[in-house]
Amino acid sequence: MITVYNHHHALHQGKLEMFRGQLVPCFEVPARADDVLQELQRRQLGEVLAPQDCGLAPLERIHSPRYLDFLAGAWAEWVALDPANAERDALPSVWPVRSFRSDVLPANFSARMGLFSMDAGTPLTSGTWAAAYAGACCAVTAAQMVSGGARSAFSLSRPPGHHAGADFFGGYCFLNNAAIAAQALRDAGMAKVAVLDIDYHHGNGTQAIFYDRADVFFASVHGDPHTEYPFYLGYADETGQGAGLGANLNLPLPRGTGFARWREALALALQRIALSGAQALVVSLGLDTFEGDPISGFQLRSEDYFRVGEDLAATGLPTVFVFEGGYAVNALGTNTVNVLEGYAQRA
Ligand code: OKP
Ligand code: ZN
Repeated sequence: MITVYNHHHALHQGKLEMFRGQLVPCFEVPARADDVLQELQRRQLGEVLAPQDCGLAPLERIHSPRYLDFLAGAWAEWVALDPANAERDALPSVWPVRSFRSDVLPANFSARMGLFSMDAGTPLTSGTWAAAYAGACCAVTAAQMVSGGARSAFSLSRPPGHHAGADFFGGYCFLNNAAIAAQALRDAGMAKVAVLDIDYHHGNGTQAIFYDRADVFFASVHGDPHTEYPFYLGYADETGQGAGLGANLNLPLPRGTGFARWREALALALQRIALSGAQALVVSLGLDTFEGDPISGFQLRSEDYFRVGEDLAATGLPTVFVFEGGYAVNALGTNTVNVLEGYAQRA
């Protein structure tokens, strides 16, 4: 298993996020990716490479021009508002909900922060664009390896991506790395691909990006959005629309779900992916399904992640793994590498 590693991930280092009326230290920290890299190297799972500079084109296949322009220039605008802003991160505080317009691009920076975001838990920092851009290139590079014939590749980067939509950030995500990887596989000539999202949180961004398309099947196993973030998407009755009708599968599970029941949902998702005729698989690999995760509610144990990797390998599909969530930092390296090792031993 080759890993494509984002050496610039620590340029994104949020300080505080809004949580229950307070600003609290960010859960999505640089130590997450450091930990996984260290464990990969300790267990000698394979080569670790830097990404190609992929340019903006693969990002533009997924994200809108006005959103990418905003992201690339946001920090400079933030600091231009007040030089003292250089010491604090930018967070949105106003949003265009129902009955407001989202076609108008306001001149006001805070108004654009809200237009292009979904929550106040996702600080935008001095290095966010550089880190997220390099991360997207990791996903593209891993996809190119797989479309070029590799059985699998792992894009190891942060910030994560699956909550980011075509034109908004949120849920710690800015660029949708999994969607960018899936589109890169399509553009390399694979007629049909599947995205399987096994992060604890529903991948609302990825779902929305591919919702009306038949060429990218999206399946997700996640905490029931009635009680779990991102709340407003991820229900079982979302099955796709237009040409994409039938190409979306949500398998929400209640808080407290353990491995046996979770694994049955995984099996169902993999069955549907096989039926979809996908020629390659992108896995949004979140490890926040772990029993020790501080912000999530499933009960998977470290040992279970070997079985997850084995089940994924049994599909026989060439696979791009894209790193997403997982906040029990001390167990994150072990759990991630358990999936990849289980996969490699069965592939
Ligand atoms: C990102 B990924 C915000 C609190 C909710 C958002 C969770 C984002 C998870 N005020 N936190 O799916 O692991
Ligand atoms: Zn998550």
